[in-house]
Amino acid sequence: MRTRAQWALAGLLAGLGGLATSYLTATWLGLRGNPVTDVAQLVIRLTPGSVAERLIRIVGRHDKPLLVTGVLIVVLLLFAAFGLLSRRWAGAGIAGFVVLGVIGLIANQTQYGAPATGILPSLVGVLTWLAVLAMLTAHLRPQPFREAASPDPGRRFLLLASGVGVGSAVVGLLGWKVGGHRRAVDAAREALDLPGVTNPGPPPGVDVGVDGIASWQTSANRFYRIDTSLVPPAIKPDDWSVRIHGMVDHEITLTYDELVRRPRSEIWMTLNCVSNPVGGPLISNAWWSGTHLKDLLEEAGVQPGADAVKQTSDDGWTCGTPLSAMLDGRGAMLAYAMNGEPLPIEHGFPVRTIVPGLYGYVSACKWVRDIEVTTFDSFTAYWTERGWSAEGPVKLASRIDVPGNGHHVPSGRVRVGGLAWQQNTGISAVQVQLDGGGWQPATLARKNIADSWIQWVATVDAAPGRHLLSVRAVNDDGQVQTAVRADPVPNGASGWHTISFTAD
Ligand SMILES: Nc1nc2c(c(=O)[nH]1)N[C@H]1C(S)=C(S)[C@@H](COP(=O)(O)O)O[C@H]1N2
Ligand SMILES: [Mo]
Repeated sequence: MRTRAQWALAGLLAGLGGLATSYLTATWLGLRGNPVTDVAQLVIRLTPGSVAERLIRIVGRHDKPLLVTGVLIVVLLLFAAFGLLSRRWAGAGIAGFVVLGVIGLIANQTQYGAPATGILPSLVGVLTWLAVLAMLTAHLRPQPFREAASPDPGRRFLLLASGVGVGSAVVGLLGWKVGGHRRAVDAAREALDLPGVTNPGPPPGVDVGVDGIASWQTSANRFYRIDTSLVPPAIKPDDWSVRIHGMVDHEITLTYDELVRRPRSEIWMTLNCVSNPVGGPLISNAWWSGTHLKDLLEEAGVQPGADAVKQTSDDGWTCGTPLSAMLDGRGAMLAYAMNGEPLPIEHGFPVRTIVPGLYGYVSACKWVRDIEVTTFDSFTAYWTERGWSAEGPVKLASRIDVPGNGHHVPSGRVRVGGLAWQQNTGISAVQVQLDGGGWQPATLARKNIADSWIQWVATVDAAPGRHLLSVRAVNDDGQVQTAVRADPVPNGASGWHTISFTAD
């Protein structure tokens, strides 16, 4: 009986040790969560909406802390069980920890926009589990040869176990301390009140309501994420300012408070990444609130000869934006809110730039700190140093969302649909083509604004068998989307999106 308790304790302590190291790793990397909260998130995602609603009605606003506590209790029980299992079958305890680690990994990596560094906490956790388990249980197995040297293995186990317990607590506290800055920024963000910032929701008619087409407005937690930062900068609004300088008459430095007190402008704008392949997912649409850069630059007084704006972020990332795109009145702004909420940390909190009609890599500087009016001749930026073009206007493009590539549908009249975009220009028509036949017009959702994508639907007649479906868009200038295939490098993919589906 006594040894069984010791085996369970060994499992529990190994588990706690791994939780502590994985937590420290997660806070060190500035990740949004840690393996335990990631698994809780996974549970939320896997819980059917109706069940979740009922539960939330019962427990109210405590749903999330309760869920995290629940996950914690379950894993603690599992840790003890793995320890017990190891007594009979050493492999079973190891397998249990590995499976748990894989669940943590999946929970993390299936989150939208999860960075690759998100695998590290689970990895470190599993390694800790296995090492501590091996170390502790070595003292529980009968060891005839060591018996002489160590007269009381039970005592040794207890000493080691206390050591692991204290060590885990220290590592866990360290994790708490390391994560303190990000927690403080999260709290400052939560406490922000941005009077006048609206959240109107999608205008009527922009969503055609066809299952499978990406929703017209992207929620902040589904918004694609691209950046080069290992640890996303966590900046308190009070610690933020931006400097506008270079070829200007009067340099301007703005604090966060000064920025949000300026005249506000709000727009729908689709942002997309130059590295998005044809048909790819690196594109999202949101409602942005901020201050026009045009007004700021005019206040600063742009000097003749300038043609570029070099933007630098808090983490040292740089991009070069055509000055004309910030002055021609297209709504380029320093944005501080997305869908009516302060920007999420991962999307540039407290302030980022957005410029309709340009790919993110030449315009959408997150955590922006420095705006230098200059000339393209005089500098290179992060991505232009890596072979991408200095200028990156968004190419006319379209995408098929339904049916999904490779899917089966009933033969006959088949409903197809998707999205088309060319921000700052606008879409006037979308056409689809089945099996290389004639192009037929698609129906566009209510036309809204040139800066956001537009949903389209069409119906094609598909006899039983395999089919190829292509789409192309026409922009407001009458230009038809090119069939010429281009790789994303150096200035964006082109070519029609074609999918195959089978009619049964
Ligand atoms: N500071 C910083 N800003 C950045 C980047 C970056 O790596 N660092 N990536 C850019 C790229 S390539 C794109 S496509 C957009 C993506 O913005 P999002 O992550 O909010 O979708 O941010 C841009 N701004
Ligand atoms: Mo990008």
